Amino acid sequence: MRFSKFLACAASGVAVAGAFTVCTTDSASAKRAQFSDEPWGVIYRNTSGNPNAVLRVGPWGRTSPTDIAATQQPPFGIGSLGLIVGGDTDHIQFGNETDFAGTRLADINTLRYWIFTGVDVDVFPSINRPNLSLEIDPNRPETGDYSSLVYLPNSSTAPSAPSTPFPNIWQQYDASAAGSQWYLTQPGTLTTCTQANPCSFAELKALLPDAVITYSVAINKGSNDGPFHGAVDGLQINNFTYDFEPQGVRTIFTPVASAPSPARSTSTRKSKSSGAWESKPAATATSSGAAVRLSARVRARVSAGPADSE
Ligand SMILES: [Ca+2]
Ligand SMILES: [Ca+2]
Repeated sequence: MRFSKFLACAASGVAVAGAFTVCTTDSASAKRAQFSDEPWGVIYRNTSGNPNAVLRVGPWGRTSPTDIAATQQPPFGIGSLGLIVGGDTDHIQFGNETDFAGTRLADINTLRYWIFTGVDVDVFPSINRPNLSLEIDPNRPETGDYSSLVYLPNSSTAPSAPSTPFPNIWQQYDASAAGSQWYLTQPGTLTTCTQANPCSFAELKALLPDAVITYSVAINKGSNDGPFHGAVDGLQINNFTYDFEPQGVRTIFTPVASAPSPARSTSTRKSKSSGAWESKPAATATSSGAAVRLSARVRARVSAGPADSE
């Protein structure tokens, strides 16, 4: 049946755009609307070597090493951002270069994401998990106009990191919580919040009261950081969670008080009228349909507060 549908599409005129087939019929337009148009993807200028990032189904985790079947679903939806990084010569970033430009660091209160590290138990301690990277203008006299802020999941401690990190299971990291470890890649003459002397997110915000996000917010797996085979999901920035799914990135309104549990916390449904994706948040989250439908750019402003006036 899929073949016959393809022929029908081809007969009406087809243009190939990347991985998606774009048809000129109205029905094809409706089908295309199933894919998210949120501006997330691999940031090529911060990527090198032979790493791989793919929006995929699963992976499913095992809450006990003796579980034969992997049944722990991704924290949001049915899928996640899969990352395959071979070793020190690979670097990859997957993020958003559009919606957060101009957002003040001071206006970000919540930064969380989930990690799944697929590896044998004995190797797990040697694996550096993907970090969170914000490209900013520090707006400090001691620095230049550019730095990245990097959250370190491995060296962070509870409640920022799980009390006991495990492989092959979804676990949440709160990069904005106590116990978080951050550094500036280009600290200038600053002596705190450096790679040699990392600091908490609260200390980072106090150090950089006028910092503004510039080029991107990204999941990052750096060069000279060893291998990683696993996945990331549910990046939460203030009251919005970016849900990595096989067909794109969905934005879900998630009030900060309602952090999801490892069990499936949302479901996906398609609008009967438009065919577009809609989220059906967990019962613990109160969701506004209007908020879900806001453009990503507006959402960033709404969630972060007033835009920088400079
Ligand atoms: Ca997901
Ligand atoms: Ca500046």
